Amino acid sequence: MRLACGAKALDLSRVAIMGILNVTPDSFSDGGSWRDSEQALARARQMVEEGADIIDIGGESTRPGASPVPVEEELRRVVPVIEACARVLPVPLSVDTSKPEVMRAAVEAGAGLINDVRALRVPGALETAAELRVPLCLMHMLGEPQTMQRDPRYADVVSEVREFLQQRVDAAVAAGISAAQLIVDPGFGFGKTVEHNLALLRGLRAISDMRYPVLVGLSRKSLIGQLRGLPVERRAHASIALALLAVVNGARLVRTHDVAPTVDALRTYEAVRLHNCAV
Ligand code: HH2
Repeated sequence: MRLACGAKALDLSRVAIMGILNVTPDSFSDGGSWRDSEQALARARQMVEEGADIIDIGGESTRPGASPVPVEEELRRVVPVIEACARVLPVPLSVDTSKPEVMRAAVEAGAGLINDVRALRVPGALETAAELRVPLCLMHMLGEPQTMQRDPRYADVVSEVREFLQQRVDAAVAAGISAAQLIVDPGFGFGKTVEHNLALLRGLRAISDMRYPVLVGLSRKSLIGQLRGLPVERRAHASIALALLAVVNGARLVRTHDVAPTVDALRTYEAVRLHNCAV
């Protein structure tokens, strides 16, 4: 299955690797690393060479406690990078944003997919996304980044996340967005304790059974710090273990900071699966 993302396409017949490019000063892992468009482009190129199928460009950190960024500042951060990447990279680009103004400018600049951690709940986002006609990733988040990790509670996290995603899919379809354009994401770490994250990992089949491709973002997240006591810069291997588990449980897209080893691990899993020697 190929998902048309503007002028480029994303192959979903195998697991797709989404390389993370945060052009922010404060992202929890790569914040401040790619200061201008040239550095950001060099990083994107490197991830494509390492096997990334799509590059996700974000201009607002959504880590726990992050402050909102004004729309002009987010535009200033992401638009030049998207323009530069769209000109030379062979893979599609996604824009990690919740703001309708940024969605529109990013698609005009060459982004072919919208990745919205607020699942089109910001006023105007649903209508804008429907007009733009690019594929969308709808993610679950309980609360807002500034406060989401303060005592999040669920009666049953898996069924509540699934129900939320179904409601957002229904809202998107009602706004005129084709169901074939939708990707869903349980939102690991977004208003969830370790136990909630683990329950979602275990119960991911309930989400992939919804019949939309499932994207997971586990890369270097605090779940790993809490489970293993590892600092952010030493979480790559653990992230790959979790990504593999998610793929075994039905994930079709993996969002990662560490493209080369994630590609190696997941392509190896797919190769051995073809020989019937994987779970
Ligand atoms: N996680 C982050 C940001 N965007 N999008 C999706 N679909 N799923 C995720 O799990 C997800 C996401 C947070 O990670 P990161 O971009 O590395 O950090 P920050 O928000 O600090 O920029």
